Amino acid sequence: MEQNKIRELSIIAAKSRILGLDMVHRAASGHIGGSLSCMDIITMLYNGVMRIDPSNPQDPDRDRFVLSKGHCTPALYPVLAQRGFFPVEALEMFRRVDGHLSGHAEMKHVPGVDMSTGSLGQGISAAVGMAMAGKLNKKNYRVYTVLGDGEIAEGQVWEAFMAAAKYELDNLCAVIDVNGLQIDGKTADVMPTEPLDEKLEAFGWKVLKADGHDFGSLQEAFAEAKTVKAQPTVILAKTVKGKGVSYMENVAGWHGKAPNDAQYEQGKQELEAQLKELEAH
Ligand SMILES: Cc1ncc(C[n+]2csc(CCOP(=O)(O)OP(=O)(O)O)c2C)c(N)n1
Ligand SMILES: [Mg+2]
Repeated sequence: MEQNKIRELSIIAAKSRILGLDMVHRAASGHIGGSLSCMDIITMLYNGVMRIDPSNPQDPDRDRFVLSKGHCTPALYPVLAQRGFFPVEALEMFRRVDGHLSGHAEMKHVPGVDMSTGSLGQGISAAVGMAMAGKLNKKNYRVYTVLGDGEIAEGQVWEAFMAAAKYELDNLCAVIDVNGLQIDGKTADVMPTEPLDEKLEAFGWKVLKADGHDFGSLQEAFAEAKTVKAQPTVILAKTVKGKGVSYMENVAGWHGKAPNDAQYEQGKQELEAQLKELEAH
C-alpha cells in the first residue's frame, strides 16, 4: 500500500481512538478495550475496502458490515462519523437515555449500521443470511463481519460457519479480532479456541492471517479475500486489546470499564501524541 494511504488511514484510526475514549469517558460506561483492538480493522474496511456511499446508507447494492462483537461501538461509531454517515458531534449522545447512539450497535437509529448486534454469536448468523440473500437476489455486494475471539465460544457461531461453507458464500468475509482476551480473562483460559486456522479450514473456510494493526497487511488480506471463489473467507487478525493506551493494553479489566478523570487524561494525552506524530510526517 502507498505510504500516503497508510498515513491517511492511520490518522483516521488515531482520531477514532480519541473519539472512542471520549465517548466512553463521557458516558462513564462502554467497551473500550475491544474497540481499540478492532479500530484499525474497521477503519480499513470503511476507507479502502467496502463499497459504500455515506450519502445513501440504504443503497441496496452497498457492501454490508455487521459488527458481530456488537459491544464495540466506540470503534464503529467514530469511524462511521468520520466517514460522513453522521456528524462527529452526534457522538456526544453515546449511551444517553435521551440519545440514539446506544451502547451496542443499532441499525434503526444510527445511519450506516446494517445490523443491530450485542448478543454475541448473532451477528455472524445475520451476516450469513445477508450473504445468502445477495446470492439469491443475484446482487454482487459483499458482506463483512468482525467477531471477537471470545465470541466464537458461542455455539451459534459454528452453525453459521458451517452454513456459510455449505452455501459457498464467497461474498462473505469474516474477520476474527484475535486479541487473546475476553470479558474476564484470557480466551485460552476461559474457552480455548486454537488452533483456529485448522478448525476453520476444516469447516470449509479460506483462512488468511493479518496483523490487525498494520494497514498494508490488512489490505492485502481483504484484497485476497475478494479473489476467493466458492468458499467464505476468514481473516484471523492478530491484535492488542486496548491498543494505543498503555495501561489498557493486554489488560482484561479494561474490557468494559470507563476510565476515571485522571486515567482519561493520561489516555487522551497518549493518543493525541500518536496523532501528532502521524500528522508531522
Ligand atoms: C450471548 C452473549 N453472552 C454474553 C455477553 C456478554 N459479553 C459481552 S462482551 C463479552 C466478551 C467477548 O469477548 P471477545 O469476543 O473476545 O470481545 P473483545 O475481546 O473483542 O472485546 C461477553 C461475554 C453477550 N454480549 N452476549
Ligand atoms: Mg477478545
